Amino acid sequence: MESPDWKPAGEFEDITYRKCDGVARIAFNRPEVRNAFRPKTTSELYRAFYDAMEDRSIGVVLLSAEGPSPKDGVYAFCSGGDQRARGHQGYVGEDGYHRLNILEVQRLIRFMPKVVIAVVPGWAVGGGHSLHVVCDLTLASAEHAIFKQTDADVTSFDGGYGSAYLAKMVGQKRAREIFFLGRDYRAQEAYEMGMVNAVVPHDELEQTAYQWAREILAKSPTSIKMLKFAMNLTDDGMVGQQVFAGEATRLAYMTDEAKEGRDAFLEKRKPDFGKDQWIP
Ligand code: S0N
Repeated sequence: MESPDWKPAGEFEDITYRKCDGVARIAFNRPEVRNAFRPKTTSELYRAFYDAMEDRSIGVVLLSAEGPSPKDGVYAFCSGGDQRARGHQGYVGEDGYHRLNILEVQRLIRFMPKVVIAVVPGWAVGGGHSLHVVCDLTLASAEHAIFKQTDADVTSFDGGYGSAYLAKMVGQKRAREIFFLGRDYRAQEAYEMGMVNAVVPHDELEQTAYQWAREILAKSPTSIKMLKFAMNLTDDGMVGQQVFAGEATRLAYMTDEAKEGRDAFLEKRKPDFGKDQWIP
């Protein structure tokens, strides 16, 4: 298997961000709190994901986690919102304002024209569970990954992708069980439910994720992007339609017909789209 030569892609505190040959790796870096996210973490995640989206050389993003915890050696992907940063109105940033900006990160993952793979080395809990759900693919550590929804223990409820989209993935009964009972599910069970693509020996997890990314990078970028948006469309309503149609418009701009429309306007004449252009 190819070994990535990761290069740092920015200075962050709560995450690490690296790139190598078309793949970006964004990783939670708060292992001492099971990689819980505070507003600073979500801002950094947003910046890194936005950078990966804008970078034309990047086709796949791995969302992973550093670890294990220096305190007890336990691995985590993410344990959701940092309960210590939670005030009476929600999560409080360093500037004193309350923010729900993990949902902006979710939307960026969902709508970016690149594949995002959740690489789950340990606990994926609460909002951390929702993040793996919204990613395009999930790879999980056979030994250490545990999936769990604690929203109903701490009075939070991800009513969007974290729950309703999860139900499309694992079925209504299973999704309700996951949220209503909040049990632990090991990687193999999560795989059997349909919310994990592959269960991988822990020592091979990162390498396997990179390998999956490299395989995807060999495919047609336009196909991958249009397929992601097509699969999103039915669940994303008018926004899904907008995103898909936006890409269709970009493709239409590349035709001679579009060139003629633009040129005719700029030359102040009627466009001549030619005969026999109504292709069936
Ligand atoms: C992850 C769990 C199951 C791990 O258990 P384990 O291995 O026994 O470890 P612990 O001893 O419990 O934890 C080790 C240390 O880490 C700290 N810690 C763990 N998780 C968090 C956390 N989420 N926030 C702050 N600290 C955390 C522990 O306190 C401990 O520290 P020390 O060593 O100092 O004692 C277990 O830890 C667990 O259940 N964690 C809590 C999981 C949880 O309830 N998360 C929040 C769920 N809700 C959300 O994520 C909301 C998401 C969200 O933001 C959102 C989503 C949709 C719409 C809106 C919002 C919104 O913004 O509100």
